[in-house]
Amino acid sequence: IVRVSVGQADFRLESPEQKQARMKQWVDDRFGLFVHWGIYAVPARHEWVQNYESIPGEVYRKYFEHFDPDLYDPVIWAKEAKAAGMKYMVITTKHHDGFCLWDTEYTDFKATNTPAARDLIRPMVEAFRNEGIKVGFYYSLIDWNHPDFPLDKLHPMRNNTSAKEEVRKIENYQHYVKNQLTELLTEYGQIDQLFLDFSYPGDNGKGRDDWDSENLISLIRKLQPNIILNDRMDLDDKSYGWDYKSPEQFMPREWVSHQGELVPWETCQTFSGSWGYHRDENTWKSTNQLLVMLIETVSKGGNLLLNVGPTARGNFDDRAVERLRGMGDWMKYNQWAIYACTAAPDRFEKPENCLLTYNPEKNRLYIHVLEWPFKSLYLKNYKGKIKYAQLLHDGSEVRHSQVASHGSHTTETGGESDLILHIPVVKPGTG
Ligand code: JFZ
Repeated sequence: IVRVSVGQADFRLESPEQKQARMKQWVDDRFGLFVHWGIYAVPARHEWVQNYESIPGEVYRKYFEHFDPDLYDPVIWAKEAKAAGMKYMVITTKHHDGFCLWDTEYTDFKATNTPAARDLIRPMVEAFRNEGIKVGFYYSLIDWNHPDFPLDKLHPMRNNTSAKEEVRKIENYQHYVKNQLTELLTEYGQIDQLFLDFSYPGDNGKGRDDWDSENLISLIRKLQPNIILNDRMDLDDKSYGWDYKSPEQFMPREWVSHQGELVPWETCQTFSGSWGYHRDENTWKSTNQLLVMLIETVSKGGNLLLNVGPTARGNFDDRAVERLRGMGDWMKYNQWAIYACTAAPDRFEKPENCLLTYNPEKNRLYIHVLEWPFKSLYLKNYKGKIKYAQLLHDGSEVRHSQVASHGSHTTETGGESDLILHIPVVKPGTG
């Protein structure tokens, strides 16, 4: 039993097995939708635009006044996500600019007061749940709008704000965060995941003492005992305070570990470079690149949270839709190589230009052939036997034989041998 003592309260007594059971569905789901949506979709040049361009609050206000998402229909979003094969979603309830998509009691800087004139979170939560997609919240710990939030000494907006740094009280901000999280975690039913973002202890705070991270975790666990929590509140040394690691925009070389143990992890990635809708960005990844990213993530035991930044009108732009549908076409035929899959055991040596995923419950190995080789696919030094091999996209048999490994002989008892899979000369299908 791992006794977790956080703040005043022992909020959870959970063995590694219990934790694994609590995380199992999320880990098996593997593929989720991240949504970055806020008034930064109006300037449409990155969700950090206010900071990057040192825009004073009074000037940034024009985006608040022009946020009128008349095409917003979360049922369409949820259907696109489902068709892409995504099993969960995470929405930015509040990003760094402090703007809130829900009807919070604790600030006027919320969707209700824009031309949208309503809580935009509630219908979203409902629409995704109706499609069987689990719902998670992203909540920014950083808040450039809150009068008690300590902006960095070199922060571009620091001299633009009316509030004086000396009168800022971090305790007030801590209360604000707790109040808002209490709203989010009590008024929208079961929330499956919480993504707090982010910490950088150092200049003027942004660490565990500033957020009151330990008490924050106790509160979160009390309100939503089954929630799956990320690791961005500067409690890295406290095992089991968080549930998974979230490296970002970054493909780890191997399964992510913490204190020598492999841990659940999720990489979040963009279609282009920005998280918020960015009209003029032209660095969009291809559907194929995104699929390889998904496969590679699962081949290293991780989850992929792939981001869409909806427009100011409230829809997904064509570039995003095209990629989501492309991924969905592939998932239709190949989803069994993603869901409930993980890294393949070491006994499988991956063939050249391939990625391996593995379903431990079915004892099935999936070989993702990224570059189609000529006729033979080699599983080198494979000592076991395989019962049956097939192409995934059409279920057709792949014949195979075992040959002695380079410089040794095959024996019945399983000496050094390679497995050859006899594949067609021309890559069949589209998968
Ligand atoms: C943060 C945000 O600043 C960004 O706008 C976006 O929401 C993204 C998902 O999260 O960016 C981060 C946060 C943490 C790291 C890197 C970028 N990190 O820990 O490396």
